[in-house]
Amino acid sequence: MKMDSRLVLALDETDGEKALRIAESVGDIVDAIKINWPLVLSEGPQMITRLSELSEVICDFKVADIPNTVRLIVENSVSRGASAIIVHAFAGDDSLRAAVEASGDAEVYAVTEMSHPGGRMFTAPNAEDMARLGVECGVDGFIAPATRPDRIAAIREVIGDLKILSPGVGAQGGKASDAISAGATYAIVGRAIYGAEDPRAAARAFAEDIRTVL
Ligand code: NUP
Repeated sequence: MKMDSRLVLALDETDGEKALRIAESVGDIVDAIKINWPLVLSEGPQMITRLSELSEVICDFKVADIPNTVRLIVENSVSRGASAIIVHAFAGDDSLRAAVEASGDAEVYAVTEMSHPGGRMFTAPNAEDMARLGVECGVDGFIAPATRPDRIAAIREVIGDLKILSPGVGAQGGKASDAISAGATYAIVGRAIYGAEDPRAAARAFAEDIRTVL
């Protein structure tokens, strides 16, 4: 994925036409558009392909399953146009390796610590171990929380030069430039862009905030 603005839009808008309009309006500002179950369940997996014509697409399916099922999900997402897919590291080494093998030229990102308060319960205490496992299994990058920049820095210590995608900016209280300063490669922003009155102006403002620390 390209690394220009370092901004990724989390497009959890469930109205397909509106989602496409927003994607068109910010496509030249963001480095990628991340989609999740809300949009795919409401508008179908063909959204992966339609959006991939406007931007690189990250499928945030947080895959956590046995290796064969992981492989099937990753292959399907990539064949529809995904440039990257997000998987859960807690499923273990064989599942992570299955994702990496099935991804071909697409990237695999593994979740370490989740950004919401509940992420402190089980993901935070195991985040460094999950990051180490991801490195061993050959993933391209990790998900680490913009709500806790110190934890981004801790994951960065473990993973060297691999990438970090950081959600939790805006609606969850994190700041994009803080996440990037702490070691994130990209800041992910959802509601604070797609829910804004002027999504393009909002995306521009986040990109500007990030630029101050690049
Ligand atoms: O730990 C995570 N936190 C998180 O918010 C891992 C994620 N993948 N996400 C996703 O990022 C979440 O599912 C949503 O799609 C996006 C954040 O959206 P928002 O809080 O900026 O609206």
